[in-house]
Amino acid sequence: MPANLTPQYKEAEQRYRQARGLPAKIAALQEMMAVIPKHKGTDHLRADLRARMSRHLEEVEKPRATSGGPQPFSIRKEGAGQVLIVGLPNSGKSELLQALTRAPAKVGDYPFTTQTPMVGMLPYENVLFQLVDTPALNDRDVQTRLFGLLRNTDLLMVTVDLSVDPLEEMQAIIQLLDEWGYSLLENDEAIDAEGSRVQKLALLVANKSDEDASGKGWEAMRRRYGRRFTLLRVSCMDGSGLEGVGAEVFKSLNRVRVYTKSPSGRPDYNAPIVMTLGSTTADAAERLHKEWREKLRYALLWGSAKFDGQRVGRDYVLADGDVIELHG
Ligand SMILES: Nc1nc2c(ncn2[C@@H]2O[C@H](COP(=O)(O)OP(=O)(O)O)[C@@H](O)[C@H]2O)c(=O)[nH]1
Ligand SMILES: [Mg+2]
Repeated sequence: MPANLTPQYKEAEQRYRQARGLPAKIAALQEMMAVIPKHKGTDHLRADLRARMSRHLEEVEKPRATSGGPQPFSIRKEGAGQVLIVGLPNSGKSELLQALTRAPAKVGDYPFTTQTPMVGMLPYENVLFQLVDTPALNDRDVQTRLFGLLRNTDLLMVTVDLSVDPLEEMQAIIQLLDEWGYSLLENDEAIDAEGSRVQKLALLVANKSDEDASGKGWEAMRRRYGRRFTLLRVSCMDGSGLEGVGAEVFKSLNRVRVYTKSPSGRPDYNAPIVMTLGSTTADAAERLHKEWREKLRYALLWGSAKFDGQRVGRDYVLADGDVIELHG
């Protein structure tokens, strides 16, 4: 063990070792992560702590056979992708859920109104995304479970308030995520498969553009984060910018929509198969029916094909809007 660990760290570690039950373990581990000196000499140890945290968080959200009743922080994914609205208190997370989905979320002008996640569906063209309003990231009462929820979600909609100090808010959010082992995946940043850190796709939503004082904050956000992330300027109050959110969510999630047709029929454009970019005809076949994955020999393709009705193999990578006719 590196000799330069502080007494504060060692105390937390002691508590970690003696902790009974997951919440106590996570609380102690969280403290260890917060107070550990951050330099080269502790790199390995910090990576180890993050890996441990990841394992504990996985445990937290695992449905337990013994537990009765609903688990508000364990949300079954629905639709074409799950998007968590995250941020500090008062940035307009709940208002955003409401404005984008008409789901009834609690909105208040005092902090920590939302204690449990609320769900709504965000429509975009012929798909729906599941949008989840969450408690503030710094709400200690629910932090453990909240960060557990982050783990398996598809996209973070990071919300900041333009009318106060959005840069400071972003910094606080990034730091909180960091303490819990998460980082936001920047544009063109590669996924680090070896790393113990959980990298998350993110969309930055700068809210309250209707406020007089928001101009300065927007300029600052644009300069600092405009290149690194997709950054949207919106107002839940007057609705500006909201119409573009669905398209940006779709883009950020790297999804493709594929339609199937029978030899004599037409594709149903209201019923896309939604898959991640890179999915193949065999993946699409499986989504149609489990047995089809094995059965598929080739497909005829309209869309990204060189010509209409081109014959493609099982490993052909599909593009958004492709129509396929499966042949076994
Ligand atoms: N001016 C303005 N106020 C907003 C906007 N969005 C939310 N608010 C207000 O900000 C406060 C906090 O909103 P809320 O959605 O509860 O924030 P949360 O804590 O992040 O969920 C409420 O008083 C909202 O009415 C907006 O776009 N413009
Ligand atoms: Mg709220």
